[in-house]
Amino acid sequence: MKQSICPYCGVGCQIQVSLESDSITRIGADKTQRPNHGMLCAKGATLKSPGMWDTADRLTTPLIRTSRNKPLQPVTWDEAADFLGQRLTTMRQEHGRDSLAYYGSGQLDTEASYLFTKFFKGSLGTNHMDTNSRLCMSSAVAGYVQTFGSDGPPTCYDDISHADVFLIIGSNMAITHPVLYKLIHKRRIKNPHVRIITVDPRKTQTAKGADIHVPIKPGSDVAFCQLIAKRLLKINRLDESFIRRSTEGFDEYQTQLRWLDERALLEACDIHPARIDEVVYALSDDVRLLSFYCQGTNQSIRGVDKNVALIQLHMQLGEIGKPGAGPFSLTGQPNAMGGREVGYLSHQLPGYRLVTNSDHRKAVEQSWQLPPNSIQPQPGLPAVALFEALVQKQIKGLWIAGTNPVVSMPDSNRVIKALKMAELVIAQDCYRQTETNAFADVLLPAAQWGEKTGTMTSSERLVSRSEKMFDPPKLAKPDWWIVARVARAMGFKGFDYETSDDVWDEFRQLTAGTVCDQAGMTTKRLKRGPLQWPCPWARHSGTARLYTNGKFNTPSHRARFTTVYMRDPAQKISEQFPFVLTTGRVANHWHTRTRTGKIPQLNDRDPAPYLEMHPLDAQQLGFESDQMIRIVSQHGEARAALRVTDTIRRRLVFMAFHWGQLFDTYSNINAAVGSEVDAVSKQPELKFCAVRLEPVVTVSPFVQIRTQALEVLV
Ligand SMILES: Nc1nc2c(c(=O)[nH]1)N[C@H]1C(S)=C(S)[C@@H](COP(=O)(O)OP(=O)(O)OC[C@H]3O[C@@H](n4cnc5c(=O)[nH]c(N)nc54)[C@H](O)[C@@H]3O)O[C@H]1N2
Ligand SMILES: Nc1nc2c(c(=O)[nH]1)N[C@H]1C(S)=C(S)[C@@H](COP(=O)(O)OP(=O)(O)OC[C@H]3O[C@@H](n4cnc5c(=O)[nH]c(N)nc54)[C@H](O)[C@@H]3O)O[C@H]1N2
Ligand code: SF4
Ligand SMILES: [Mo]
Repeated sequence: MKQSICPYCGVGCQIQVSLESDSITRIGADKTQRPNHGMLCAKGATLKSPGMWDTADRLTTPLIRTSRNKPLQPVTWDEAADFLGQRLTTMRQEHGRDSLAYYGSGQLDTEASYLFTKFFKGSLGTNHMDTNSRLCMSSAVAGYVQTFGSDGPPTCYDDISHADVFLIIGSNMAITHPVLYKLIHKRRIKNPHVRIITVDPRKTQTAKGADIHVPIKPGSDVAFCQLIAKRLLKINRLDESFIRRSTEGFDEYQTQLRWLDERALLEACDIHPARIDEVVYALSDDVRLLSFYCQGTNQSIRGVDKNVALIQLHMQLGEIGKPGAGPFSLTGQPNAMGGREVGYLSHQLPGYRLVTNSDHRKAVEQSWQLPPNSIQPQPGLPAVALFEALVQKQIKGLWIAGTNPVVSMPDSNRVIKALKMAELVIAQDCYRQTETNAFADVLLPAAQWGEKTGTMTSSERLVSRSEKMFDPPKLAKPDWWIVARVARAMGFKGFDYETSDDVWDEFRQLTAGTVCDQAGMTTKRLKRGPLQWPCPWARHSGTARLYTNGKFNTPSHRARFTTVYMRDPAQKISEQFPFVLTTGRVANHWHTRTRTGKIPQLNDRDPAPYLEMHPLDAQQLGFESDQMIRIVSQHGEARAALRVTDTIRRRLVFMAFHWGQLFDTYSNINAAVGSEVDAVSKQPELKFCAVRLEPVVTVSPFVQIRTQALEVLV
């Protein structure tokens, strides 16, 4: 039996794997082990499915095509590394270091993301390095930085067993972080005084299990948080001693709240006043408040403001830095936390350092033994702008690893165009058939979960080691090995690692003295069990909660109140586009289905995409359940069967983004979703797009455009 962690979501469940001659016979979990105490959701429980392992779709050898009209040919690793070494060196010499870029993923382990950061930001010297975390957690990162002075969720899962009120806002955690949600529910059932509040425009699984569901208008979370804060302030519900000791800017915050018009806020949220009364009542006593939030707050052009408004509510109530309290951003991917720690967003460096800070650059350059000024001082391009720079031919070569942007990026026709315009597209994945791989000049075969050793950090800052259980098929290699191999082929020093433990050792030491200090997490210790950072020295037992001493990471050590305003989403509802489209997830699929699409138990439960619509809207439009509907926006269109349900607000429709062009030419909803971004975090607004809905009968001009764009996929 081997101990491992689930490779899907950021809960980071511990699993036990029974093996017989290199294949998994049983997946289970130990009741005594946190965080999951024996529980696994459907995704974790089906990890042994042969669909994922014995598939002809595994990528098992490097493949190269020397020109776009030639087929990909299998090559050895030496040939692949030589080819890439030469191409990347020539492109860098001819077009400059900023002609190359990386687009990565919170699903690679810390070792791999760390080495990609070292290679791109250090050796190649470009900050054009961003990841799918830009679509996911960048508003949460900026929200923490703005209020607390640095990134890092202050809370831990143990807080669930101390909280009195759970505020779940913009998260459908009953299906997206199922095991954590079960823990919340267990606490609710055993403790009748506990309250669960869910704020979501849809009556989701999560909302169905809540005591109070507040179906706010999409995009109105800032107004909701301010309304609650204002009403609580009115009844003097604030923690004066915490505010005085540990915060700054409260007077301006208080003045703003007092000036804000209650009716205008209520109108902005478009909610029955009784719901607000219920929330205020639940929070009016001195209760421990634990808030969970995710993409309903982050994926918005007001994503940072939404985060800040919620965190400030906690600051007003002093609900932070003690058991059972705090704003807890749920991390989606298994190692998006580790990715942030190694600095894989375009403005970051390892150890929560920043490229704009000269001391930070110097510390990292010294550790990497690079000449001064090797790392550029300006942030590189964030995801959406990075793909646009490919269209504009400003960036010419892109290395993609562990992500499928043709399906998951907004305005996917533009992404397809970007990949077509690129001179060199490298894609590194475990599987052969993905929508993105169809555009690659070089395909690099990655070992998947179970086939390599690596480290990941879960939502609660818990660092776990995932052990190799069996060899990868044929020539597939761990991600860290691949980048090190190519870096060496280009002649760069500092990539001579023998094992992933060597990489981990270098990274953990580079975090010494930083907010996310992991210097005390030696491999020997991690082999014994996971640890929570900060963990600065070898006998340190790790840290469950941050800010327990009331000191924050701002220059004054005080948490900052700032003024934020409710503003409308980027796209406007009009006669031409009268509905709001919001997008998200279903229980049984993981993102672009490269794995879950191969697992019959999951596929059977969620076999095809659908569009959720309120019965009165369906009636008005003359639509019926199961009818195929075109969802048309100013960017493009997608199609899905209609599911009529009264769990959604009127004039709002919902569709999941799991089904890409390989499922059906028109099933990718991101062909319609726009790419407007938050001004601070640069996270795109994936939760609000103006659309019109039509029965599938007529042919729109978009159909032709998309058909052309997708020819290459068939
Ligand atoms: N089954 C499954 N689980 C997953 C994943 C998966 O693909 N499948 N992916 C993982 C990843 S990477 C992530 S990031 C997480 C995402 O986890 P979640 O954020 O929980 O999932 P989503 O479905 O994207 O969005 C959550 C909810 O936001 C609501 N929402 C939309 N607009 C607004 C708004 O303006 N305000 C509020 N308050 N709510 C709004 C939607 O109705 C939706 O129910 O899930 C992780 N877990
Ligand atoms: N409309 C809309 N779009 C969205 C969202 C939304 O809510 N609405 N959510 C966004 C969010 S939060 C996220 S996180 C993204 C996710 O979007 P993606 O990152 O594109 O989704 P995945 O399907 O998880 O892609 C992971 C890829 O990595 C491969 N892979 C798995 N393990 C490994 C490994 O160990 N090594 C390598 N090299 N490859 C591996 C998989 O086969 C797969 O091809 O989607 C975003 N897009
Ligand atoms: S809750 Fe997340 S980590 Fe746990 S089994 Fe399910 S997908 Fe895996
Ligand atoms: Mo995510």
